[in-house]
Amino acid sequence: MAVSFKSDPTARGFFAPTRFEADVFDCEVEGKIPADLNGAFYRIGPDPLYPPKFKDDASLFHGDGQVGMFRIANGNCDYRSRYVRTPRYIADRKARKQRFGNYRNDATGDPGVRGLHSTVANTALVHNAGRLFALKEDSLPWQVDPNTLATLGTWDFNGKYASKTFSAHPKIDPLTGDLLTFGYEATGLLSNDVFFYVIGKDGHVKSEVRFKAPILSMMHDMAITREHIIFNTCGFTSNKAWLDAGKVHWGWDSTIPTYVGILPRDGPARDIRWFKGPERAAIHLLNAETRGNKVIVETPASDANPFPFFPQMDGSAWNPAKARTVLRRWTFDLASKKDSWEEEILFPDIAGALPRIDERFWSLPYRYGFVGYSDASRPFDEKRGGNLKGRVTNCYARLDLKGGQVASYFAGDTHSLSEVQFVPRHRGAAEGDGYLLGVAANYAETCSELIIADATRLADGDVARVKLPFRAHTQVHGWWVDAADLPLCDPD
Ligand code: V55
Ligand code: FE
Repeated sequence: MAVSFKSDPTARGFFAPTRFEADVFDCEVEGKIPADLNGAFYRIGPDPLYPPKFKDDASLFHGDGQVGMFRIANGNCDYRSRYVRTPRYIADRKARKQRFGNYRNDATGDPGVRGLHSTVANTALVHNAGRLFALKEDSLPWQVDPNTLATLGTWDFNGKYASKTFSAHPKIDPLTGDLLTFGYEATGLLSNDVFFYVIGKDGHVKSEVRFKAPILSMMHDMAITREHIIFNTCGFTSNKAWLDAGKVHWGWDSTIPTYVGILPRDGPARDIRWFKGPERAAIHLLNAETRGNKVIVETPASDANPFPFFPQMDGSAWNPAKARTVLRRWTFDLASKKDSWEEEILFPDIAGALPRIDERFWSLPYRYGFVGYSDASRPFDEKRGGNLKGRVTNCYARLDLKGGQVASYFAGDTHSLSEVQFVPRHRGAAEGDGYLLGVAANYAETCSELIIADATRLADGDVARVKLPFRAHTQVHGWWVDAADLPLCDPD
């Protein structure tokens, strides 16, 4: 059957599916890749092989995952990309059409694929014990060969990982190397079961804590401190009637509070304390710290539904103003009996939903946050970039959370940036001393470029651009793996 993406309005321009897999040996480079940058930048995102079955599908979240790899060594870069061979990708490919239904509502697929998992492995990556995983929060992790990007199958940590799902945002404890992770809807669709795990750097499950969240909600990320693990809910929820009506998994219920659960690191499930706050969506958490009786969580958040493709449960219109996502500092007082928290808005002019830090400082006192944002005061080439002024992510910011200063990298008047990745200059480098990496859409040349900038000199522009001779698949999140943690990676 001939394929058409015409019915999918989100699949346009740089968001249009590429549907190919690529190998580029010795990429063209403008500028100079720093000699001390040695490892692989992996990125993942939806690249639908077939258009969604239904018009109301959350197609940005529901496209087949493709993994890209920029392998960097000795100032050179090789590129490779491969789809994750999920059951959905394999079954659709065999049928040459979309057989699956709406996002995380398996009953809406063709009867013939009802028994198959509809996950698309398109959200994030993590590396543990030599294994590279492609992640989607409705599934076990998908193991991918770090060199060939071949799909090796799901991984349940030798049967010791019992949750049916695995977060797209596990954390690596920088002091132990442990992987801290969780799954929500851990026992099945619509359950409020959450299983939390500590997995050693040798890949073995060290501990498990099972608890119930106060509501069923999208729990996309988590934060860690030296003393606590922080879990949060938002207004995205679901129920049987909603799924029976054939809708995408999530609807936004503006009447439900935001719950934040604080679990002592080694505490049993009964020690988790749930705080309750106003309507918010904190999808991605920046970092957190425990200071005495206070737990401080720094997180971008919006005041309402951040994603237009997940409908309001009450049928109201999506509110773009309330979807604006800015950094907040949430302070929880463990000494108080109150279940509320204090909120302070930081950097109100910088709206960005995909924040990263120097991840050697997860759980530790830290100073810098990095985030892509749109600076409308910068020049924009409307002739080549189209009607996107003020909407493209044209800058990366380094936010100084202690001093309040902002340093910015500007990608140019024809460029739009994906999520930022921080890479330390070397293992012992000070916090923030390193590089910012990120893939840019070049609207003037309809090609993708990997930008490499010095994180300590962002205003000076980038030091290198790796130019792909095509438009690469879209990206949600990326992940850097240092060469010391990779097997030999020469392309064949
Ligand atoms: C998110 C993204 C997803 C998903 C659930 O950004 C949550 C949040 C790209 O897929 O399935
Ligand atoms: Fe995410």
